[in-house]
Amino acid sequence: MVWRRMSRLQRNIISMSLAVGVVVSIYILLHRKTSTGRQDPMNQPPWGQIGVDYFHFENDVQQRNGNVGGKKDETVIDGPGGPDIANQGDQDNRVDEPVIHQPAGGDDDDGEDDNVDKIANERPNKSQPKYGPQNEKQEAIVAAFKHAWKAYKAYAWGHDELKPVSKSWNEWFNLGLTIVDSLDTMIILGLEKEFKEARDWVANDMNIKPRKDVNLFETTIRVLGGLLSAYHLSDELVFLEKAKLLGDELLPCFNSKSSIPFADINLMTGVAKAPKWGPDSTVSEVTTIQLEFRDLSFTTGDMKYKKAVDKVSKHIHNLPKESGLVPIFINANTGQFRARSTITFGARGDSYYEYLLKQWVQTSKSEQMFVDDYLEAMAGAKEKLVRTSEPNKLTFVGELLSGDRFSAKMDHLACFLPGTLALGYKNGLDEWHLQLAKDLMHTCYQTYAFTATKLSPEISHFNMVPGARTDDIIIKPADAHNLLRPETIESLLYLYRITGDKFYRQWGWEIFQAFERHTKLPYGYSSISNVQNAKNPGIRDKMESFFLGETLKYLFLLFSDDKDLFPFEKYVFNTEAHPLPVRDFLGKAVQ
Ligand code: DMJ
Repeated sequence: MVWRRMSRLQRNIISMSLAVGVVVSIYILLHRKTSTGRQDPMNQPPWGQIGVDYFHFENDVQQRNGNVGGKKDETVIDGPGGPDIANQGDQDNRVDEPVIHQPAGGDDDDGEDDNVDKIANERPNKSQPKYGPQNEKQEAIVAAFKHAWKAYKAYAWGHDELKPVSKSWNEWFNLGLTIVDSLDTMIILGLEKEFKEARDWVANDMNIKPRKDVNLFETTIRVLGGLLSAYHLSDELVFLEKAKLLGDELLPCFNSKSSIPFADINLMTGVAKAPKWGPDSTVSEVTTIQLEFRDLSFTTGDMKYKKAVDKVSKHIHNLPKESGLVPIFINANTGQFRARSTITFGARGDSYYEYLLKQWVQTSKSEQMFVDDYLEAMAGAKEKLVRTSEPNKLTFVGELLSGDRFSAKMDHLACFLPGTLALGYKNGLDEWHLQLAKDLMHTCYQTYAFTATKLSPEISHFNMVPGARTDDIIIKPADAHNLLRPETIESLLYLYRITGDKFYRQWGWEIFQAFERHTKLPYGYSSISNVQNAKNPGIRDKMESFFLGETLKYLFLLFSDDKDLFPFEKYVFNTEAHPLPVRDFLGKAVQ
């Protein structure tokens, strides 16, 4: 009745309003469903299915950018504490098949303006773990760090590395490498005073544009990674601001004819080029910058960093390979691998494989390309590179010289592999990955236990001839040095956490004690020249920044009983041991 008495105009207005109301309600209902689903990213359908991609994440960041100034200014570093629970392997989380998602897409060539020139106000993990030592062993590691730091501060402050014998310093990139590499270690070890001094140096004295050729890879993993991790752990914007500046300065490296970056760049002039020693870039270097650049994009909301490194990954993915294994050199102009270059899990090859797995993990297993390439490479390594020695059947990973000639040589650098294999197993890859991880871990430990100093040489050769009158491990004089490297300790951390087997801790402790015996000096720690001479190992007068950034950090974590201290579900360690948040399908840090 009422309806009939209305004019046509009134009826049209009411009909239109009802129609709009229905459409709005449906939209709100759909939107709510999506939001609820975001809370458990590991169980989400692939991005393609729900139509969410990085571009939408950028919008999300833009909205959140409203409160840039909202960050707190004080770093929270808790004292000792934490529950006494060993972080046992979490078999329950395993799945039989790798999780297969569709490619991320969304940010490339979409015609949209991807640049968001603001800093996102986001945290990787709201509930902070307890930092600082919880037991005697961790206290000993903190004491080692303090000893090294005191000397660095006294004799090398603001320079790249300490020379502990001559009580002076060494400059490599003019970026204060030891300070930046150590920032997150100091947070984790609970060294608040030292951290604040370092933070002040970064804020007031760090020059992001030194007149110096720097290596893209080293600067990315140590400095960019160090700054990003320090930001995530401390919430202090100064680190993100510096990271963004540095990311911008490094971008000209990618202006090559192919998408492959040049190895070096002068940070003051912005001129990028091939390294001084040859025409090519190193494969592990151009493929070990992606975790950091992707994190910089997710954290700032500016996708240009991610875009640059995604192109590299896609390019390398599309190149033909032998059983998933890569040669160690690639030309930035042609974009082609150098023919007949060595295939190795050691120097110049190593972290290509590490970052395949870790990028898959960082993106909550959503980027299929990485795990496909990783699985092919691990199967290829098993077939072509993994062998056993005589007489004790130590499993090792060798090399293919000129791409096809097997050499029973294993760099200490390759001892990252047990940890990576174990991480793959933890993320659902086959049981044999863990078995191989255990076998290689044992061998890496033997390269320490076997020597006079109980420290590993830089390179080990293995005897494969049955009945030969030699040990399994052969150390050539030129390879007998030890640079305080972290890879074995790093893998021990993964193996311990994932299997719960306590002997991995014991091995780590033995190695730490050997460092204390043979590399500790009155002023800091030093690389040594001969691990086979316990009386006179030949002090080299150099303390690498990764001793503080990686070796001591991994040791500290190995002895932590706190299962919430950087769980592998929430953090992925870059190749320089800087923890970065695992991201969900929106690019947000997994909580
Ligand atoms: C570090 O800079 C990194 O771990 C890199 O991946 C390999 N070399 C050193 C440590 O050995």
